[in-house]
Amino acid sequence: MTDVNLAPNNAQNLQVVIGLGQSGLSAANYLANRGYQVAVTDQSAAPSLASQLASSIVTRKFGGIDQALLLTASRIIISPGISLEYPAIQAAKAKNIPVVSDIQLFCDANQVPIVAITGSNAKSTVTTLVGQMAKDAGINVGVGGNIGIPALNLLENEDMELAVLELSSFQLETVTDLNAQVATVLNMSPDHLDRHHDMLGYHQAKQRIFQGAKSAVINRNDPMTKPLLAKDLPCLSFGIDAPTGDDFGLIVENGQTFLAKGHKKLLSADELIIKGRHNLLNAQAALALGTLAGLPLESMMTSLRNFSGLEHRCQFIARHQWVDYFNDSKGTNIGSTMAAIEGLGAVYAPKDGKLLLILGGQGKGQNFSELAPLINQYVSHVLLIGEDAKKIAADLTSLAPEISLQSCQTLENAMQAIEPIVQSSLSQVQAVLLSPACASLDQFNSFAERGDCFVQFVQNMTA
Ligand code: UMA
Ligand code: ADP
Repeated sequence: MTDVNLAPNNAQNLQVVIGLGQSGLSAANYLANRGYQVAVTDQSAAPSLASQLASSIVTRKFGGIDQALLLTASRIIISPGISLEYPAIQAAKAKNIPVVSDIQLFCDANQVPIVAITGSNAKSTVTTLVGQMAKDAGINVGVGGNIGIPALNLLENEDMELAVLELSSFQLETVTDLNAQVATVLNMSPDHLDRHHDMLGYHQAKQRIFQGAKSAVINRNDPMTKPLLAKDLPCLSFGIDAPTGDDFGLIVENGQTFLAKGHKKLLSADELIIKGRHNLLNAQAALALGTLAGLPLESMMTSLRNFSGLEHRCQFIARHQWVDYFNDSKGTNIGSTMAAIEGLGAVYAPKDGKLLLILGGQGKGQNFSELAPLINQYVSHVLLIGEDAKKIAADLTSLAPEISLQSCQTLENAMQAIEPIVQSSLSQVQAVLLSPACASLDQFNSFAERGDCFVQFVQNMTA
């Protein structure tokens, strides 16, 4: 793989990397290894990854984003977690200094087809599944991006034939002409509104994934997933209804649900390890993306049958007494929590069961009242945790007046509150679901740590 950025005058082009997390580290070292003069700045006084920076990177301005440094840059590489609205970044943009992401650096150097995946939910699930499908089909595939492996790290694999990228709205905000072989916005529901201000800003960022794309995969039940420009792009769609043409969809026959391509039934939903209506959509999305990336259908179906899903996503943990415990700590926005309540509600409601739901954390500017209809249908008790607990209670109280809302502050308190509720003779609780609809960062280092704590509490309970 050749690097189109390798130019003799790299040393004169000061590249300033803002943020020394995983993506900043990958960008800084990538550029330094190609002979660029690189400087790094971070708000934290002591970023933990500083010791992994290439020794040639001597300008390190920590403890604040250094505006004077930014104004001397030829190009700024911004980490996804940092808002473009910082005054220092705005000042640099006003001087026409380009501000790009690590994903832009990846695109500029990359020479293999890209499968680009975004959406409010299901990104990691679908990205992992498409990556597995490509691998099982014998393709040398790189999987990275928002999923936790910086995209630039994929370039270390010189034999890579296909790149599957999970992309967040933060990463897309600063990418131009991604030129993907196939791109998708899987679904749209409110998320990250604290950063994008409103759905319009969030939607615009997501739509950038289609710039220069050769084909697209569309969720036909969600109009916001369609490319706004490039309307004549070759497309395949997926959805909960029966498909037409070459599209993917669901056919129900004698009470049995099948994944289908056009009128052809591919496999029964019962053959899949992953469960729930949302996962049937995810399976179709992966098949459609794989098809447009040239993967063989038979091999993709085998991968699908073997796929057991990812941790922290509606994951069954244990049964204690008659109650099932589910960890959906990755349910960090309203859309994902709705999918979890609906998916589990459909399983427990026919048995006259109800869900006990643990909600709360950092709310990201969402309006929680959208959860009320599903809570009224499937939930009997809500335990509230985290810094936005009061806002959630305010959004839900009048819309779900018959539901018990209990403020617990911490996950530990919530876990202690479960036992008396479950034991109460009036309780119909048959499943406990941690699906917070919020980020975890007010009380945990990550959604994974929050999920691990929940699992530990459940295991202590059952020990
Ligand atoms: N920092 C500042 N100022 C700020 C914010 C952060 O200086 O205002 C500094 C921090 O001190 C830290 C660094 O920036 O040193 C962190 O940078 P970052 O927040 O961009 O995080 P990275 O470690 O680079 O991880 C990023 C993605 N993080 C975010 O978008 C917040 C990771 O997605 C991604 O896996 C990784 O790049 C590799 O591509 C995580 C995420 O939470 C999983 N994503 C969001 C989501 O999925 O909802 C979008
Ligand atoms: P992302 O990477 O977009 O956050 P994940 O695959 O990690 O997506 O799943 C995040 C959350 O979304 C989990 O709680 C999961 O149960 C839920 N989820 C998965 N698929 C869907 C879907 N198609 N629609 C809504 N929510 C979903």
